[in-house]
Amino acid sequence: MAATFRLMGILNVTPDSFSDGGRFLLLPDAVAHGEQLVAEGADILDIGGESTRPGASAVEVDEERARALPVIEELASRGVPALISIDTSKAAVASAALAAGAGMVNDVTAFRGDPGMAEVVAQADVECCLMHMRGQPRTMQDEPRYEDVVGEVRVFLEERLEFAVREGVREERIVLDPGIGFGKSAAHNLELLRRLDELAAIGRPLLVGTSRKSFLGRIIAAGRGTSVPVTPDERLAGTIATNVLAFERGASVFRVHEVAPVRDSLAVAAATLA
Ligand code: PMM
Repeated sequence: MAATFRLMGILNVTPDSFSDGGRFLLLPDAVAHGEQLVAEGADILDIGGESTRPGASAVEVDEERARALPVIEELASRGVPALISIDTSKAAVASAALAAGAGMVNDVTAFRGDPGMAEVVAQADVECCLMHMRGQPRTMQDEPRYEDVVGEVRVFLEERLEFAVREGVREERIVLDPGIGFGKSAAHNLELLRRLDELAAIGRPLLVGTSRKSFLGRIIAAGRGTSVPVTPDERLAGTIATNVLAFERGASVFRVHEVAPVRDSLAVAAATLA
């Protein structure tokens, strides 16, 4: 059977995300952008009120809720035809988001950040994404080291999957994510993408998030013969290259800022591999 995929459009309601920080802080701008991503083909909208970029500082629960909730409520009340995901590691934010109309929890700490998170997801019986991250966003890019990055990420994801199931989350509800750029060097990111089939072998859908990340900026610059990384909005070609390769190696959910071009690229990749 031909492999299928889902597109997750990114909607960061933060002042400091690395590529879209500050653009969607006003409710009408955020809602309009969410609707545009869905019109372009997003199956899932991932709404986040706390930046996880390297060096980012933590946000209080109230502030995170105040940023994300009105956007979720408004999109849900308009009946936007996409699954709304809340990108948070706080149980209180997740549970408020689910009450407001979200149907998925994307937790970059894989249920390690808040002892109440697994229960919130289990009780609501919603889909969740469990991601690998080494360290915390503030410090994660300080010389990350692994003996075997793919092996270590695999063991971690298997352990978090087991934990979530033990806590009452149905296995069919769980998506796994190697956490591209989270406590990883460019070489680690590339090795994870190259050997993604080893993570797909765990047996759960894999989500990848390479969109506009800094390792792409450095590789694209090197290809142009310069050492100055290209800006985030010049990284679409790299985003597409990595997503197409990840699809070929078994990923099925793609978290991206620019939905339409990735949708078209993956449609062609899927037809080619069918
Ligand atoms: N990347 C970012 C934020 N959340 N969630 C998952 N599951 N996977 C990712 O790779 C991921 C994420 C950082 O990117 P952004 O600041 O552009 O949202």
